[in-house]
Amino acid sequence: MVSPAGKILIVSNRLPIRVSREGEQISVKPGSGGLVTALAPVLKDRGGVWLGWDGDPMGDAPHTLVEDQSSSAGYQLKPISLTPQEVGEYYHGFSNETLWPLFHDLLGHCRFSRQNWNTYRQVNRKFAEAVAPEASAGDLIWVHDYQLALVGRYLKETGVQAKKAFFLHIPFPPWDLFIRLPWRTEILNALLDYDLLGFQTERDRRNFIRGVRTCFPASRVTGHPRNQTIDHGGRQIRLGAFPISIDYEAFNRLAASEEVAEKAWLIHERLPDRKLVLGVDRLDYTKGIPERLEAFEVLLEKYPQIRGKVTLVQIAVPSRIHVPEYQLMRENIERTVGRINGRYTKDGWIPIHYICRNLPRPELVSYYRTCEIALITPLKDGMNLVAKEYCASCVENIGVLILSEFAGAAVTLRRGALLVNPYNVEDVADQIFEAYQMTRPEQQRRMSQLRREVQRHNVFRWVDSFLEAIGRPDLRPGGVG
Ligand code: ADQ
Repeated sequence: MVSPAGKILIVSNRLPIRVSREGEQISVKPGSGGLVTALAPVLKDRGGVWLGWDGDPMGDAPHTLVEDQSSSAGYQLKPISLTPQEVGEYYHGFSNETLWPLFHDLLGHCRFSRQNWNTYRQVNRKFAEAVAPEASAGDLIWVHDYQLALVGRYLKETGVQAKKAFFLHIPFPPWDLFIRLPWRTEILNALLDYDLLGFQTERDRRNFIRGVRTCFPASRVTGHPRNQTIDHGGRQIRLGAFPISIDYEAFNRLAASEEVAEKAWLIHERLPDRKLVLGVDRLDYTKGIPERLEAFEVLLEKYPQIRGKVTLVQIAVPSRIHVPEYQLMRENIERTVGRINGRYTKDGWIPIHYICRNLPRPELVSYYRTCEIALITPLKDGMNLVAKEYCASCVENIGVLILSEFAGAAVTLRRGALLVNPYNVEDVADQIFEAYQMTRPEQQRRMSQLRREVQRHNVFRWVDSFLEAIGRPDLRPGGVG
């Protein structure tokens, strides 16, 4: 590995922990998820620090409680406290009501507020000031995601010598959308203060370059399309596409376990003689849940012979629950499920099973393993890990993945999946019907292709390729096959 020899500092909006309160009692538990799993071994090995908000909405969880987790994690956790006002304006406000919808091409959901923008800048500065004393020359500071776009700029102002890299987990929008952002120049300029910028796909990287070319005509973009450098203000910034992935072996192993096999069998035992179509999402308007429900209704209308023979299992984990727009969306989804079920339910068959809670991993994987069809139709998604988790869990090599062409995952999974435009509900219905009829050999052919792809390009390879890129003069991301 050619990456820098020093330690690694990971900076993300949230630390990989969960702070919970019960009355006066505050407790801290380690978090889970692909990013922590992939980064933990590198952080332990190289020495590392993870900095981020502790996630405590009251902003007064004792830091010692969080730091105590460091010894069990094997690397240091440094919490950054945010006041309720900062959480409201930087996180719920600018990050989630401005950048999130804009970067997902959903301009209609955007709210532009100068107050929120100012707090976003202030909090990004606060993060940089917490990081600076921890970093030495030779270290790598790896900042994650859209909440922290300006951290590189403020780190530069503090005179930090370490290399600075940034990875964007969500898409980068086309220029004609990004141009609407009143603070577009400041954000682009700040991103160009990093040494390496990582995107999920080539398309995101192209969108970014188009923005830089338009905003800063004096900047020069050099190199091969897959290996580009921007010369800006006397500095060189390298760009790469690094499609994030999952811990394939962990999902594969869990899906093959007896515990999951038993749970999977029970799911089908309770819903006998039918094929199960699965949707799994965070409850977010970018995930296209209402459109998916509509497509399922069209399926039942257009192909009456399928009634009683398929059930949609929609699992949604509530998110951003204090935001009125998300509450409304949830109510709307629940109403639609009720309406479709009211219209089509008959003896022994309910068309849609709706589960709205966070499921423990073995339970979620049981659904992945047992459902014959996965219907993953975000309107836009940086990557979409659910699609990859489904493939890794299909241990019997059967199952059909229907995937939105607007998910980053479609770039690498396009050959094995059935791709759809999530807005075209009639086509989605037709594809569900095609998946329903697909022969076993065809399913096996496609699923083994998908599983090989996810196995090869797993999250450990993603971390390696990113770290290699920061130390490599000829940037050629290893993530894309
Ligand atoms: P997300 O928008 O959160 O991530 P996604 O990549 O699909 O989207 O990850 C969702 C995660 O939540 C998955 O690991 C899934 O297992 C889990 N999950 C979903 N529903 C669940 C439930 N009911 N119970 C338990 N777990 C559940 C952002 C970007 C994505 C990008 C990732 C990683 O928006 O585009 O893929 O970061 O970069």
